[in-house]
Amino acid sequence: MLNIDPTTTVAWKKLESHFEEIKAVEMKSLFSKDSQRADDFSIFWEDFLVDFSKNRITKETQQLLLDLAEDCGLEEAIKSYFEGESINRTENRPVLHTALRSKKNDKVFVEGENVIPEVFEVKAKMEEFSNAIISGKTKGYTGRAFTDIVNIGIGGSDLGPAMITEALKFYKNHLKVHYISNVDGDHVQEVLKPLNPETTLFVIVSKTFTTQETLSNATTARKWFLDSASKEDVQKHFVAVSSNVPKVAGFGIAKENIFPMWEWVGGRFSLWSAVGLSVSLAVGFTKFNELLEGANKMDQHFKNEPYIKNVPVQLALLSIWYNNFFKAESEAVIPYSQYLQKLPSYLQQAIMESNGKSVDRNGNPVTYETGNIIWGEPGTNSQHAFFQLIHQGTKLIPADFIGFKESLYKNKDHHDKLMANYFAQSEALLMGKTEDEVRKELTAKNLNEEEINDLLPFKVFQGNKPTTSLLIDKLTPESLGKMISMYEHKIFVQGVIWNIYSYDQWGVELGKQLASNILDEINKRKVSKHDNSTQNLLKSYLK
Ligand code: G6Q
Repeated sequence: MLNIDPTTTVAWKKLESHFEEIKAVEMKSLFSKDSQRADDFSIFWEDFLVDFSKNRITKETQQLLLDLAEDCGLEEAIKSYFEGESINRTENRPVLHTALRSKKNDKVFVEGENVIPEVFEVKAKMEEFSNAIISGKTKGYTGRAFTDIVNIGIGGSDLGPAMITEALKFYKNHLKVHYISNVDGDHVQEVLKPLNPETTLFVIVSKTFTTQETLSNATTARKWFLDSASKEDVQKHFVAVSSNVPKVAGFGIAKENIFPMWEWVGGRFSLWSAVGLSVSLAVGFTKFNELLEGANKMDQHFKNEPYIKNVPVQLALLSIWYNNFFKAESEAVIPYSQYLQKLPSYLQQAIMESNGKSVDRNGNPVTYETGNIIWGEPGTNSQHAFFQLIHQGTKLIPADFIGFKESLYKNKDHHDKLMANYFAQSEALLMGKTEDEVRKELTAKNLNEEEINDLLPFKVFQGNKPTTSLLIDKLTPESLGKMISMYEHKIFVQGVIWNIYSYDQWGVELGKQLASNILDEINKRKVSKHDNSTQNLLKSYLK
């Protein structure tokens, strides 16, 4: 990968002066001047329509952003990414979640060894295991079939599978899947309370198997289980997903019940590996595999499609345009599907943990903005909540609107209403409402001149707020796989251009270390030297 400060490129300089020309341009005037605009700034790909015409860009902007990608060596970077070079340099690892959804005959080499056969071995093990649990062939310690699965993990070992399980609820079988992540003991108790140990299977997911939260929760779950069962029964009810086999064995989990994962898969990109075991249990392995196939299709699109029609590249460039030139600090993700309610929090980790970096790949502090803040909630709920700020607040918040042409239960009446909101909101954000329009509206309501003038400023909407509409045929495992892979590659492109390492997370490590030191003090009931505030808080906690 080239380690280029993007602000030193010719394209960046040109974008700076281009920004001065475009910053006040109204998108609605761009639309009225060019009847082709929607077509020109849309990508039709498989079952996706990505319409980014409601963004503050022209053809020139698009070209300059593409030049920026070229100046920053995107092509070479994509090659390194897919070919397994150690692009996660600070941890000296390749970044190969794409290998997890490769085809059987593909070859991906890590340290000279093709890893695809191993990936397929683990997939086969997941398939066999999922089938046996779902069918009831594998039984619990009293001979009853399993009814409940409890996934214990945190961060990358929780957010991905939890989001996918929720998103694919429509495709679920009879197994009830629960997630425990927080070390909050109340959370653990609430999940365990209604469960029967005879029919509950625990999936402990931890790449390192050293994470405090996960190990504490797993230990509590085992204790709860042992209140009814014997030590020998643990092997039947606890399985693990980890790359640390000796540690898992120490917990009492049988070797054959360990699903391996690899150092070359980052936690937040691991849902495609055995970390997705709970998903495979919830919807069956076939559907899990369809998710992988969807992701693979997007991988191919990203790798091969010219940038002008390349969805992740275009989305990443737009995001850079707003972040670095308009100085937008955040981006909203608004899925018009309740099934995708966990998507924003999943993306918060994927995007903010990856690109929340302030040191560039040369080890120097960056002089420009990097990772944006991601937030969101499903529409229409969010329209009745924070949309006020997007419409009339002082901040520029580019938003992704995600909608589906078809509802899963085919409730057309509801779906038309839902989608009417999806279309109306992005149109309103684009068009706004002018003084003239407000005046007409209030006049029609028989308000007098004084009343109209009094209300007018509050009822005007500036408009010109950027949105990107993602319109997908239907929420299926495959389309979901495509969408998640799309965001993963968007993250990658941004990281390449911002010249940062997207695949480490040293910021997370610091919190882990400090918490473990303080826990030691709490256990010993002896507060050592801290800043004044922390010291007072700790003393008050220990009183
Ligand atoms: C993700 C991060 C982090 C990680 C958790 C859980 O990229 O590395 O969220 O997934 O800290 O780690 P373990 O899987 O090792 O328990």
